[in-house]
Amino acid sequence: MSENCLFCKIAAGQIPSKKVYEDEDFLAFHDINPAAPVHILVIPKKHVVSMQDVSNQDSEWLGKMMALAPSLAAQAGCRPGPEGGFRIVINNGLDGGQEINHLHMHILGGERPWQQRA
Ligand code: DGP
Repeated sequence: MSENCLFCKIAAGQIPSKKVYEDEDFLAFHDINPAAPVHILVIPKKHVVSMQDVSNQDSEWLGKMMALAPSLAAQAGCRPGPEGGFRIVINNGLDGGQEINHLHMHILGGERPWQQRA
């Protein structure tokens, strides 16, 4: 746990969140400021700042984190299959749009954003 890290505090239960999944290594919860009808954040419980800090040694837990996405998206109401789907976004560093310096995976779904922009 890193002191003064918001997502470490959420992982530790010190700050409340709308939790949708938890296991030994990961926590998933609703984004406080949803950018889509489905907007879930998945975080590793251990403090990792961003993808700029990972290496080959992290591939196992990173793979596990990615593999949580389909079931979490389905549970949140994203339709399965090629007609449905969801987006996975990981922002890294200020130039990558990262606001919270604890690695997190956004799962976004429930809309077709490019159609809404058209
Ligand atoms: P990013 O820009 O990738 O660092 O996204 C950070 C996201 O975290 C952003 O979509 C809003 C969300 N967020 C910030 N503070 C909180 C919080 O206290 N609780 C929850 N659930 N989400 C938060």
